[in-house]
Amino acid sequence: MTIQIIQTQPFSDQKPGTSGLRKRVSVFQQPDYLQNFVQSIFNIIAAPSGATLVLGGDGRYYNREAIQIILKMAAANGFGRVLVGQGGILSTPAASCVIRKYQTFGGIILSASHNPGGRDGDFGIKFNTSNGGPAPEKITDAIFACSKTISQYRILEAADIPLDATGTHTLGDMQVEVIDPVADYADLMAALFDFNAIRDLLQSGFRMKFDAMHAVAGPYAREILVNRLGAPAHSVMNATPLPDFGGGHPDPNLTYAHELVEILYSENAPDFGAASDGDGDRNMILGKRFFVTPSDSLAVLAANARLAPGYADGLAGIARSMPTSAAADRVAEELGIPCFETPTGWKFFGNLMDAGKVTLCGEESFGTGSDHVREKDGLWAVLFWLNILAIKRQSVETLMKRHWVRFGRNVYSRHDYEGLPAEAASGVMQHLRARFSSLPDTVFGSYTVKTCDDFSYTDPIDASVSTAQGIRILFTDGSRIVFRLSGTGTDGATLRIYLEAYEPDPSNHHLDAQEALAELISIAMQLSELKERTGRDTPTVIT
Ligand code: VG1
Ligand code: CO
Repeated sequence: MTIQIIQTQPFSDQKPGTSGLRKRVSVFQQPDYLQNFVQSIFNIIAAPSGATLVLGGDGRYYNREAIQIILKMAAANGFGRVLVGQGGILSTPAASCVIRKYQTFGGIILSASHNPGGRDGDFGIKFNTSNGGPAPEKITDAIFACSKTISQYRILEAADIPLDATGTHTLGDMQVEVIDPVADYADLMAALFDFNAIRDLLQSGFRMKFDAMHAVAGPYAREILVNRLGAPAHSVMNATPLPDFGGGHPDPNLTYAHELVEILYSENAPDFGAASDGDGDRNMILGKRFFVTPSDSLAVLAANARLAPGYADGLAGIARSMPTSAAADRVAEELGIPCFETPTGWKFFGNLMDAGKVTLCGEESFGTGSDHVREKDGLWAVLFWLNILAIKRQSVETLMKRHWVRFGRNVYSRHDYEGLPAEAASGVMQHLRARFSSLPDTVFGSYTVKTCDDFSYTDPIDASVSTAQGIRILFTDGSRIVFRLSGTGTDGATLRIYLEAYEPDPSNHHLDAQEALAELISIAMQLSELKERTGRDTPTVIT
């Protein structure tokens, strides 16, 4: 086995977005494309010789080929050991768990998360540091800079490693350990939650359905919900990870998880429904004919955290991304703990968790998690909800409505416009920025603009600054509209419009969010000139 040094030409488009580098599979399949990016990672992280790397992905098309390439490159770049999930599988939160548990140097996760997979779908790659979390911007920026000038990469000439059974192999001077992708993660969940109480709940006639959306969470859900907690096998659906996710869009929301939504809104609906995304880090929570917004879910978990053994001592603090509703802020205030507002993307939570300033984190994009790992965690959120329901013995709807009576309701919705021409989308953002100085004090129907800005964040731990993280229009009554361009799409531009209004009056809490937000929605259209600039006035996805 010899180390080859391959001469290569740089690509100009390897800039990581909100969560790693995401491109069409065909882009990744170009000669040297993956290799250049992986070598750029290795050049920047400069792992000490003999270091351990974690490697796995969500099982999508090209996962296996990419793993073989990365293994051979890791061996040629001086790693001593790679822990790789059996079959090439590791959910994003499980990868984070394994990186931390075995105190490794970091990990490479292969996933384009909620983006569709398959030959014509998307592929993605990201690097997580030794704390288990996504590399911060200063590292991803350096990787991008390296990718623009790279001229060679190192790879071992060797046969492929069999990935389908656990066991240890050697690759040059490096060991490859093919590990059970589920066990460490399942053990961590058992340490955080009251499995006995959840088991009792599941035996009391309470019925649930978990939709793995043909993606990576299936094996985890089967092991935890069925094998360890005794739920009937049919409680977990679409549980085998498929390279093309069954042709679906593995994004757990009301639009793409429609199969589950139909079940939860049917005559004989189960009591609880949940789904997760391609790489298992997102979650959607449903009750019987009831949808819990991710922002509300974070607030409910925070308010009831002490019911779970892992959080019985209370929370140090909460963090949420800027576009996430302020529902969690109200809980933090009552608990007397700090609440931080960060830019979109899980990488901004890591410093706060490492410094012990926050325990729970959440994003409106169906992401919730805690300091048990350094990624958002879909099944963790599901188990947290089950733990709370097992103690409270209330329906999801009752629990949520009582929460609103206590804290008021932050009525919330996000409207996504996908596949916009990039120029028209950035035109909308520029137009909004141009209006900043004239907007304050302007009256729109029953709303008056208080301030507007482009969100900028200074990390309280390392003082790094991230600018242009989304346009905020704040109204005098605390309502707001946020405009942001997605950093995970691979096809044109996606504009996200986030809408939030506070409703303290319980007699209005039954209202449908679209109804309650109708006036703000029309103000958003008016302010942005979306229709005029893009020809579109109907969102692709409403959550
Ligand atoms: C989206 C979400 C963001 C999330 C990111 C990664 O980013 O809005 O909250 O952290 O996806 O999630 P964007 O830039 O498209 O809005 V995952 O589950 O795709 O890794
Ligand atoms: Co994801």
